[in-house]
Amino acid sequence: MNKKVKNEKINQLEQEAHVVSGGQILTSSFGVEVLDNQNSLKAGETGPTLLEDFLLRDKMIHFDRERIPERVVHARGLGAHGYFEAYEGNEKWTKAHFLTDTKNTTPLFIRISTVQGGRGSADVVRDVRGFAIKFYTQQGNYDIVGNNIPVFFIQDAIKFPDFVHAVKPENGNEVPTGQSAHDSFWDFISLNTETAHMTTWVMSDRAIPRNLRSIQGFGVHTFRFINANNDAFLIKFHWTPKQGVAQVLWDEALKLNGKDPDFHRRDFEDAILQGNYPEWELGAQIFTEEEAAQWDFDVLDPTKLVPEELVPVTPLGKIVINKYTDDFFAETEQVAFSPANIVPGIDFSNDPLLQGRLFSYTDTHLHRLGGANFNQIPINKPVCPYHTNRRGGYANHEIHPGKANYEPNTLDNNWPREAKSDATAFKTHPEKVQGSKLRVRPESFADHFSQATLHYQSLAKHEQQHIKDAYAFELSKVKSQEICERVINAILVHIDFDLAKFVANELGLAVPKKSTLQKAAAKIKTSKKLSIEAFPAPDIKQRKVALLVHDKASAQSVEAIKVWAESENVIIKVLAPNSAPIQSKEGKEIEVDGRQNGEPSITFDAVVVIDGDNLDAFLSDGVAKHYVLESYKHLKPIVLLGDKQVLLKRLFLEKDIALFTADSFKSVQDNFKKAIQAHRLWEREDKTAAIPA
Ligand code: HDE
Repeated sequence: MNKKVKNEKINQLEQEAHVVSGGQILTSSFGVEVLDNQNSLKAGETGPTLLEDFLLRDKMIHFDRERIPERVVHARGLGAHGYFEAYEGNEKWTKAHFLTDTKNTTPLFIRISTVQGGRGSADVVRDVRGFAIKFYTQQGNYDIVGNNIPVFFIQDAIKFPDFVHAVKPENGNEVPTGQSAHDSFWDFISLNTETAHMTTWVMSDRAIPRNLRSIQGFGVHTFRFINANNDAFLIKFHWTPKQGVAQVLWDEALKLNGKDPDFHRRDFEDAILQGNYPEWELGAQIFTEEEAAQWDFDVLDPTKLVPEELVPVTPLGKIVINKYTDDFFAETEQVAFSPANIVPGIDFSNDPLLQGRLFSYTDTHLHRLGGANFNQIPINKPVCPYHTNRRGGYANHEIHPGKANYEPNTLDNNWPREAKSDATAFKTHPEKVQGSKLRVRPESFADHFSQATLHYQSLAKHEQQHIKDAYAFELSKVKSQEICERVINAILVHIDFDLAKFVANELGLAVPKKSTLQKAAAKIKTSKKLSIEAFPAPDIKQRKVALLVHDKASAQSVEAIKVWAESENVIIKVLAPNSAPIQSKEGKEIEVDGRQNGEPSITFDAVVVIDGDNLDAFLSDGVAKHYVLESYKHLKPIVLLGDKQVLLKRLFLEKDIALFTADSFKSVQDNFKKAIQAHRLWEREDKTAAIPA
């Protein structure tokens, strides 16, 4: 058979195979079937490549343009699909169809992101998490483009480019990636006292979440609800995770970013694939302008939150996230959120940060997505019918029959025409506005510290200590002593004296004098819901437990734990010195899921050291010993079974309510569950300070 005939034969067989398996033949961008995708067209076997090779050019031209500009901020993120289900009774507040229709669900797309790092940066950096949701409602797309922190750094949009330049890697050397621990960020903070409140949140455990299923979300700005009677209410959006809120330790975060930079994205996808769908409840604090006028802060100031002691959160509905993306670029990279995407029943407020955002997002999309037709990209396209007279532009995909592309017209009987009433169409709330044109900051935005203090004072002891440690860590990376001194003297001391003193001592700088600043008389001294402790986990679904084994481990114990894990929806991984199956003490083989070295303790929530006839093997294995010590240091639940109970003494551990020694797993499983549910044993933190990281 000559070469050509042979190739044709193979190809025919391959084509048939594709048809049989229901697969698809590779084509060019224009649909021509490709016969050879391995070799370009040459003049002779070793000759030069021919310009004529339209298949090579077609492939390269697209490849050369595969990247689009990454987002200036929030470049790294994950995306997933889900739906929203409204609760009964929301029509009292709003006429928004998706919030009042309790018979149907509304499809949605969520994107959760970090802010500072580029698209290829690590997941568990200390940073704000973006929490953006696009609801594909029957009245058009509605986006809530929020964060996992209820306030923001600055009060006016005009300062945003300066803030972002300061927090991003520094101008000269593009260092550091995914971190705020550098001179330009802290320079900006020290010179802008309005950042004080938000910075306490970014230095808190909120900025190093355990996973992205366990973060709260906030709309940050004050928005408006309008009901069918045109009554208007001011509102603040809240997203409360059904999974509870949880954090990692800073030491874990630092290690995770090296050992598993995709830790959060992997966890989110795994949870969906395993049917443990992430859920959040959407709620809103709803209040009137008259109520807001009584408070000692301005609800238009995005550096302020409304304590839930003043206005509790009214639940409005829930979201369920049940499908990860199929095509990261087409969905997560091209999704275009905007706070300006709004539907009837919801309206903006005059928050000057929000007002600037209403311009910025569309402007960004025009740049990133190549023109005015980005609404036609499938992930951005409304699911409700839409009819405009917009025509042409780059990458227009729509074909509009008919003569008239203007309104009013008679040629197409004046279709599409204006809506008849505001029952379904958008109508701006007729707020009275009056005043001189001024570039000023209102006096009501002047108090920059009261709520920073409120936040700090509302936290548990360990949360406060983590904030102290975070400021000390970050500022220790700042080269300019002058900047550090300004942060301590112009910011920290006005938030909390102990905090300022701690940081000054850690940096070897002078302890400042106590603040003499007159803050708003604090009617509310602490606010319960500002602490992570107010959002415990309801169960231990999707938590990961490592079982450490060596040859001669007890297969019976491994089996018993697996049965328990199945009933609790917990993920178990049997980890051995290498990936080969091990021989159990009962003479059976135990399947191994991974190497202890390759699946470090930082990627697990708890560890069980399995009993067996192999104590010496454990004690001569540095990786295994480090595994237990590191889990202990990171305050995680640990079970030492059978002969491994002696590790308590041999590894100098101290017994506590998350460290169990037992002959059988069954005797400790209920308390082990409670310890996993609590995530960490914070009381252990003081004792572990001396253990090296
Ligand atoms: Fe954004 N922001 N932002 N932001 N923001 C962007 O839009 C901007 C702000 C937030 O997953 C950009 O498409 C200005 C507050 C999220 O795609 C950009 C100001 C909050 C995301 C932009 C703010 C946010 C962005 C970058 C101050 C919380 C990611 C690329 C006036 C309430 C959305 C893009 C996604 C993204 C501008 C402040 C949240 C440049 C001008 C406050 C979650 O347009």
